[in-house]
Amino acid sequence: MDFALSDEQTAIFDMAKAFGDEFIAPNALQWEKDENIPKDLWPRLAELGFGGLYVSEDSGGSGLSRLDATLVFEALSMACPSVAAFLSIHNMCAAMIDKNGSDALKAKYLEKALSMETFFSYCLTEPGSGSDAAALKTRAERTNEGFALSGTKAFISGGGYSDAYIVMARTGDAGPKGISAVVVDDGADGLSFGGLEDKMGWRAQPTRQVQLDNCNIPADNLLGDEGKGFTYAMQGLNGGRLNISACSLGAAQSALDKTLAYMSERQAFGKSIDQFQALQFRLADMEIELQASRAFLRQAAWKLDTNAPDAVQHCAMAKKFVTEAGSRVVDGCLQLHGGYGYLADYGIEKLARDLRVHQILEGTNEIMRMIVARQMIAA
Ligand code: FAD
Ligand code: 2MC
Repeated sequence: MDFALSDEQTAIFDMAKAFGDEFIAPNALQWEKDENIPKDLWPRLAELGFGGLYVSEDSGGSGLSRLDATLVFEALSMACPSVAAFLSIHNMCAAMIDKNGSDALKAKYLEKALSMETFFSYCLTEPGSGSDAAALKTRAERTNEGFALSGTKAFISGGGYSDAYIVMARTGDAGPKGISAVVVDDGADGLSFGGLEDKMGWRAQPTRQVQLDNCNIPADNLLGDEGKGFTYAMQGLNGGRLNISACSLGAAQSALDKTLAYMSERQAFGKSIDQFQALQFRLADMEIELQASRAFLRQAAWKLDTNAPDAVQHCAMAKKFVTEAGSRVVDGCLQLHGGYGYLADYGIEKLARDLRVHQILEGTNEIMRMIVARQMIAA
């Protein structure tokens, strides 16, 4: 068993970190104020192969493992977790198309998804169903040409900003087996958006409702097989949960790095505050939490990469563990900055706000525990 990253993996991390340092970190506070990530960022990330990180090489993607992808999200989140997480959602969608889409659907969407000329959003949640995702009500009725969609999707990251939407909709009976996944293009008749949600964090990226009112799409926009949409959506989320964990990890690491530097400069009672043993112990505790998170996350990613029978459970455990550790560490870093931690210019309070939602989206941490407990009881 080898716990070290390979030279190639180290190079992937370094490449993402260098891009984030140069092009994302200096802009992160401004993009949050503007509530907008300039769209020209995405093709530049795509040039590094980040538009289809785990889309197969046969399909033109980077063909990386899930573990490799967590390195990219960890490194980019050191610059801004909100930007990195947004990229993760697009990657989840691109991989769903690659893994499950027909040749026609791939030919229609993949190339532009990989170059990020087409940016994708993922639409599962509805106003009346979040955690209980299989209770969704949006309908996709068969027509002569394809499907007519009606319903509302809530909290959609990239709603009104993205170029295309993967929508989970009901084509059959109640329950998970009656759900299919379809692609809806921006500009489709009957597609509209709610107002911009006013959020605690993730403010750089837009969140809106996606409204479908007799929205007609062609038959070949069905993703994979009818009735399998819920399974595709859940499989996508396994990787998404790893990525979100990596976003918490990278952001918390950057907060800890900044805190160490700050504490060596800040003077109190005649010495730098990193000389107080009480505070040194807090630093040590935070380091231990992040190292444990990193090892646990990478093990979960390895399980997904190797199709381990307990991979789903490990993705859920990593999501619960790492997102909570990440928020704890950032909160500790804020405290160690004193009053300055509470000021926007120091960047720590933004991280506390950005990371909070990682315990809620891509499956709440209660649902993560439910997944783990169900497995334990069934075993
Ligand atoms: P509910 O399901 O109503 O849950 C309310 C509370 O009850 C939670 O604490 C929950 O954990 C708890 N709970 C529910 N059921 C159980 C149970 N069985 N046992 C114990 N506790 C339970 N969704 C998308 O599809 N696409 C997106 O791009 C997207 N982006 C998002 C961006 C943001 C900023 C936010 C805030 C949300 C986003 N979501 C997105 C939605 C997100 O996935 C949901 O908010 C989340 O899954 C929870 O659903 P809910 O809000 O309806 O809460
Ligand atoms: N991986 C693969 N398959 C899965 C899976 C997973 N993680 N989770 C469920 N499935 C399969 C499951 O195996 C079953 O298939 P089959 O009948 O063929 O065996 C099918 O899906 C139905 O699963 P359940 O019987 O467990 O369904 P149930 O409704 O009881 O519970 C639950 C499903 C709660 C685990 C699921 O609804 C869930 O994960 N809820 C959380 C919703 C969520 O994560 N939303 C995130 C929205 S996206 C977002 O927030 C973004 C920011 C993008």
